[in-house]
Amino acid sequence: MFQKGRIYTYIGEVVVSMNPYRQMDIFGKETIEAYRGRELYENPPHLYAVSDAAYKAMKRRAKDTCIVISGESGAGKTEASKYIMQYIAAITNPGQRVEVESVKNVLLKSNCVLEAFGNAKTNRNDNSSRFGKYMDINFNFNGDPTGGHINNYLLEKSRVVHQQQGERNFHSFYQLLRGGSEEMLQSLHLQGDPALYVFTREGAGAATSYNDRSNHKAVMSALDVIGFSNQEITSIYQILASILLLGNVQFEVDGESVQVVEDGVVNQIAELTATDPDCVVKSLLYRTVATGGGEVIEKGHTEQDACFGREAFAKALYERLFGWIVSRINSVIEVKNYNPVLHGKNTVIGVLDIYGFEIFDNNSFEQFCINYCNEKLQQLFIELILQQEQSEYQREGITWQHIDYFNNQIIVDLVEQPHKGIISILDEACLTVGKVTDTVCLESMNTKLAQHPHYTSRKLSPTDKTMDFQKHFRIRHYAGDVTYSVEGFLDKNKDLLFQDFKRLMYNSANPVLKEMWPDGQLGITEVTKRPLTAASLFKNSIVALVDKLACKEPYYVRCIKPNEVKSPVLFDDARCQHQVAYLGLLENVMVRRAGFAYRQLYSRFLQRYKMTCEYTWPNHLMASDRDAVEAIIRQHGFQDDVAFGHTKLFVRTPRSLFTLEQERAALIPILVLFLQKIWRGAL
Ligand code: AD9
Ligand code: MG
Repeated sequence: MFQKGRIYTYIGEVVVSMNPYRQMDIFGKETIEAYRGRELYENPPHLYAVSDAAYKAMKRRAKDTCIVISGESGAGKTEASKYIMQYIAAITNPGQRVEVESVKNVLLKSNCVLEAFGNAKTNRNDNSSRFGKYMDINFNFNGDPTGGHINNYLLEKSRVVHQQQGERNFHSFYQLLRGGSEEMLQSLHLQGDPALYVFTREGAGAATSYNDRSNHKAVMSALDVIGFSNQEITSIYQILASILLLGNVQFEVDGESVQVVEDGVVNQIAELTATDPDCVVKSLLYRTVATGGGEVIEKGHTEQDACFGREAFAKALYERLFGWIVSRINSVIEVKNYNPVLHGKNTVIGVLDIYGFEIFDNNSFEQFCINYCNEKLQQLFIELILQQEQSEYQREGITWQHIDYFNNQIIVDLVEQPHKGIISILDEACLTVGKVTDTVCLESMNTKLAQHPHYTSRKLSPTDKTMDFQKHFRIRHYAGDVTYSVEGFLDKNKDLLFQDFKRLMYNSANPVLKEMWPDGQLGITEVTKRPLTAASLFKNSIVALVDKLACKEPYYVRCIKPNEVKSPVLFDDARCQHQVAYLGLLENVMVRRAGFAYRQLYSRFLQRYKMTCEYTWPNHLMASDRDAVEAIIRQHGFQDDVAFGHTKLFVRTPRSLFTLEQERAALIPILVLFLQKIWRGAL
């Protein structure tokens, strides 16, 4: 199937998608037309069909829906999300209304910008999402998009200052260096070679299918279309340049104190950030602290502190830039002047494209967060697709062979349970006064989690030489075992940035930059001492995301990666089987096979189909709606295809329903004629 180019199939309404690693001619205008408004089973399986199903449910039944795309890194989630967006854009606004076209345009163009700033080449994927994205698209009662909102989740900002071997920094840096004009680079004090900058050096030679130069052009034009002003665009690139230059700032120890090696770079950073060069130097070398007596003093950094501060500053600059870009896009696409009385119910389709489960040679705090997020989404899938389905059969008293599946709640608990979970243990270590090291924190986890079946470490399994006593712990995730290195966990979780940098940026003469740092106006004594940690903030945002998804009607796309080498012809059986297993697809098939495709309350079923049966039209005289529905089913001979629950009828195959629908459709004109005649007194 893969070789033949059939990359989609269904399990019920779940689309299973195989990354083809080559351009397929199954996308575009003609195919979109073929799928438009059709039922799921009328055409070969396709992303377009599920997009249409989500759209129809939203439009016809005024339901908020969401499309959740999951699968491991490189499986094709981001590409799928773009096809879904294109489909929705293509089938809406037949009247070509200008304001709707403009919303659609911004929604589509935002992808290009967000990918430039939020994606990077990793060893798993040349265009790997390093942030999570959930996009709500709002629709009016006509079913046309009126706006949207993007939520972004934990950008992997550590990539700004460090990349693993063979990986790159975010695309945006290479785009600027390779695609920026001579004049632009000069004004930013840059030279067009990524090898010259510490932060882009590692990725400078990395081979990638990603074209930096042409993408730079596309991003510039997208920024313009979205509505970023010239000053804003210039500011974005000034910030990128400042980050690159910051990476090249070096420190030296001069007697008792630490100095910046070369003033020139600092002056350039000051110019680009519209700040005073002396203040830049000062915030790189000192920090302001409040003493116990309320006195404010300046404390000189050690060389190590200075390096730490500089890196934290570079990461924060990038993170805030990214956050600001997202909020700027949101301000353009937010639904304006919406009046529910005039415009009817505002409905939403959400599209979730998040970083996939990943395992590298070295897995750190970021992989821990990403993989936890994937556990949460798997849990939601289980709840919505497997658990709910089975419990409904039970509730309705339908005879049912229970299907066992692995419930990953136990791993979710291992990470997030209050007091006992890994995040709590990390937070506790971060809040402890005094020097708690990563290794001490690891020991605490080893003690508290010793009994947990999904946690292990060298101490708990001493014979396992693949782990280090001081460094490693391993989680048995639903998608596989991942060994994490605790090095840097506490710093990344604390996510400390000296207030001096915040104040420096807040005092910038550039209003765009100033806007990104509102917390810089706080005095040193007003700063909250214990802000939430990075892991807790992430956990809260993911819990909120899951809540948001859970209240919508979900449609699922489960992406599978055919091989590890990005080949369009290689189908790695073992890898695919592994993914099918952990995604719970077999259990999904079993539940669907044994289950019923369609269910409806007796009263509603009767309402819709009573005209197709002589015993129920126009009203039935039976003891209950259930009996009346049974009469309809028997008259059509569908009794083997259905089950009668306490309150609902369950139908196994869509065929029976199609027949009923067709009969109903054929009867309606006759009925209308009949009623007209009665009306005119002809009968
Ligand atoms: V990650 O979790 O963000 O690291 P994704 O998003 O799952 O990952 P992505 O969509 O970026 O993977 O796909 C990886 C690469 O596979 C793309 O850059 C394409 O080269 C390739 N791909 C994926 N889907 C398709 C497709 N439908 N047609 C052609 C595809 N190529
Ligand atoms: Mg992606």
